[in-house]
Amino acid sequence: MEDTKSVYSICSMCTVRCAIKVEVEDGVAKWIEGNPHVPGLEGSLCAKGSAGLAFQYDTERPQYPMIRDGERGSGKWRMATWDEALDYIADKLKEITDKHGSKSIALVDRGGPFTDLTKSFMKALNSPNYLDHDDTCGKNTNMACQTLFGYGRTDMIYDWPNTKHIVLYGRNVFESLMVKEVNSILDAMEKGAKLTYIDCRATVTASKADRFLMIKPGTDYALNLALINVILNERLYNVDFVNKWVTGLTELQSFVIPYTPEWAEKETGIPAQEIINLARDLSDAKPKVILHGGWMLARYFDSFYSSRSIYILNTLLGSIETKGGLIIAKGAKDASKKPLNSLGTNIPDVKDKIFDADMPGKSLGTGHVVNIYKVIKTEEPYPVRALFVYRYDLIASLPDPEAQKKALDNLDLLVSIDVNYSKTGWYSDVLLPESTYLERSNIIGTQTGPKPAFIMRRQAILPRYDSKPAWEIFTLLAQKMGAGQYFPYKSIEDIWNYQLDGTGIKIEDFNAKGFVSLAKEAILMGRNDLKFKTPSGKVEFVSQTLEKNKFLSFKPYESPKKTEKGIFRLTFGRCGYHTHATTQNNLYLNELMPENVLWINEDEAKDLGIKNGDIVEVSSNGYSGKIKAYVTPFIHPDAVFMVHGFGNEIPMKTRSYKKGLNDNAFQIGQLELVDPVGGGTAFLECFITVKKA
Ligand SMILES: Nc1nc2c(c(=O)[nH]1)N[C@H]1C(S)=C(S)[C@@H](COP(=O)(O)OP(=O)(O)OC[C@H]3O[C@@H](n4cnc5c(=O)[nH]c(N)nc54)[C@H](O)[C@@H]3O)O[C@H]1N2
Ligand SMILES: Nc1nc2c(c(=O)[nH]1)N[C@H]1C(S)=C(S)[C@@H](COP(=O)(O)OP(=O)(O)OC[C@H]3O[C@@H](n4cnc5c(=O)[nH]c(N)nc54)[C@H](O)[C@@H]3O)O[C@H]1N2
Ligand code: SF4
Ligand SMILES: [Mo]
Repeated sequence: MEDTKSVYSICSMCTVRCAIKVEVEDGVAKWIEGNPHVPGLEGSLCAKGSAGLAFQYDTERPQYPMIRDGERGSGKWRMATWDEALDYIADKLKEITDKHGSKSIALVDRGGPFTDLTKSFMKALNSPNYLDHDDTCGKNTNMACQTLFGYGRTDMIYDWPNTKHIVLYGRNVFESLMVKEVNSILDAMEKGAKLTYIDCRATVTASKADRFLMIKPGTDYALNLALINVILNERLYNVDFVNKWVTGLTELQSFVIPYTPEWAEKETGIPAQEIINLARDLSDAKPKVILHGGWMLARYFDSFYSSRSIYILNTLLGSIETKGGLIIAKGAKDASKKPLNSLGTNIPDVKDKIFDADMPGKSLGTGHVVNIYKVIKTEEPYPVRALFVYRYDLIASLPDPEAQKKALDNLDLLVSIDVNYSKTGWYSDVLLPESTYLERSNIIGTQTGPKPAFIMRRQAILPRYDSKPAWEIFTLLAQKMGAGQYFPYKSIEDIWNYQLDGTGIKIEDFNAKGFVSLAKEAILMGRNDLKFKTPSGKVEFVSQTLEKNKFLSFKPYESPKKTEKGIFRLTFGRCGYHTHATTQNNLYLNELMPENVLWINEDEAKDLGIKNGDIVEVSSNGYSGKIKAYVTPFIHPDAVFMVHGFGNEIPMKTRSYKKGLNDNAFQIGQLELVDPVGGGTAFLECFITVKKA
């Protein structure tokens, strides 16, 4: 008789973490679909999520622990047992910490709702150096949001279903996708919501928008200053909300006087009348408007301020903590429930400071992943000699791979824990294979939002190879490091029971839907008793945090660097079929998009004698590569574009080996190039020469 079961779990083909249902027959995963109990998801999955089965049954992924047996990156490995590999790590760590103390260990993590495990692990090792990936993602947006509201970017939840007007700045929602968001936006549009899309390239999202504004790259700040100018001059803002909740309106008013729509037209290429029309349309729809904080504006030098201007616009339109706008995320406590117990509760606090706490010339916040390279190189303020990289591919996701490798060479120990052969894994001393998301359970996470919930990734099938789940890897490591008393767990159920203790919720409560909702209805603060976590408790246009750190609250606009004939700004982004540099070798996804191409404006291409489909040579700072040109009118003449994540150099991944180009490789000298205030990586300050090959 066939043995079949359905398991509710969480996708991990990208970090959006859609809830899924997995159908299993005789221990084999046969089908994956979106969790039918999640509104806005109801069965749907993206191409990458569906390709989870191809990933699961692929042989071209790590199958056992591997210890380096040649130069770093040489690809020479020896197969190890778990005991051997973990002993190797523990012995090295002991040597390192005997010499340099426990703070010489750092761990970089992708982030997300399950990080209590890795954070507690670092606490158990008595090191303050836990970092996440956000510098390369939305750090500037996050910091901008913090200085205005006291909440971070992921605390501002977009209430798509109830909105009337959506504005997206290079937020390519229909390709760089989150399944639930796509469905909710499409539903809102069917109900009449308008979509304004701003990009230097016509994407799939542009094709679905009511209004598409092609913008000169790097000039969104100018557009926003002009929008603010019109909204204030014409008194289009939400007067009640602003009067009650904002500090610094007068200062903003005088700051934007010179930034008229006519001025912005010259900077952005967007006609002044379009800017005025947009301001008026937004005012008509207020407060049910969403101007998405985005990511792509967060990758220039002045991104902190352009991101900040987006949140200022939302505030002026009154769209904060209201239906159809940006709702502040709520957790268990807001739903009058006891939060999950942290695995770190009983571990003593770490006394040492994180390495970039007092770094000279530092941007806002600490734990910036780019600073790890500075510390490894300079050993200031103290040496960091061992690095764990968990669920993160540093070398593929920060600029200038060669500069990174050079810095990493100063480490005594580099360990990657991954489900694929990542670039960082390939350069590591030890590569530990985690069981895939279908083969393992994770600790329980809290999904904050208007309706908070506890979420569970649950094992659907047995591991195919000699891998282990993260909870077990970190538990064993803690035990080998003499910190076993803080990780006494023998099974994931032990951990779940500990996390849930006192919450009134049991493991079985996850059986019905895969998650446990903590609130029936969206939790909204009353319009008159909003709580902002800024020093003043208000939305701080003039920010006390910024002023205290000697940064401006309003930064005068500066034009982006000019390009010359044949030299273009290298822009990049995602496509619907791939996750960063992770999925290019997936059997199905590789078939859908085996390599990337270079988008180039048709007039520019003509001047350079380049025709559609020609092979072109692109170069920057001595690095060059060949790629197929995609000649189109739908990209701004200053920019060229390629999908991120190609150019795999790991021979074990045969399908994607040496296919397409890697955008990061052109960002030479940019490793430490960051927005001075937000600290996010300025990837987009990259210029390349294009000529016919
Ligand atoms: N040039 C350039 N650089 C970029 C970007 C760009 O577009 N262009 N994008 C930036 C952005 S927005 C981001 S968020 C970062 C993303 O950069 P990363 O976080 O490095 O990318 P991911 O694809 O999310 O995967 C990270 C690693 O996690 C591994 N992984 C996946 N699932 C699991 C799992 O279940 N367990 C374990 N242990 N490992 C797993 C993958 O195999 C991969 O090696 O890159 C940034 N860097
Ligand atoms: N399929 C898929 N979906 C994903 C991911 C994935 O890897 N694959 N990753 C997830 C992650 S980690 C993230 S951070 C998000 C990213 O989501 P997005 O930021 O929406 O995605 P990107 O594709 O990186 O970039 C979007 C656009 O920014 C444009 N752009 C470049 N410069 C400018 C500019 O100066 N102004 C404006 N207005 N636009 C500009 C580019 O032309 C590009 O079309 O996607 C998430 N969703
Ligand atoms: S967006 Fe696609 S790949 Fe990412 S979690 Fe959702 S289904 Fe999986
Ligand atoms: Mo990201």
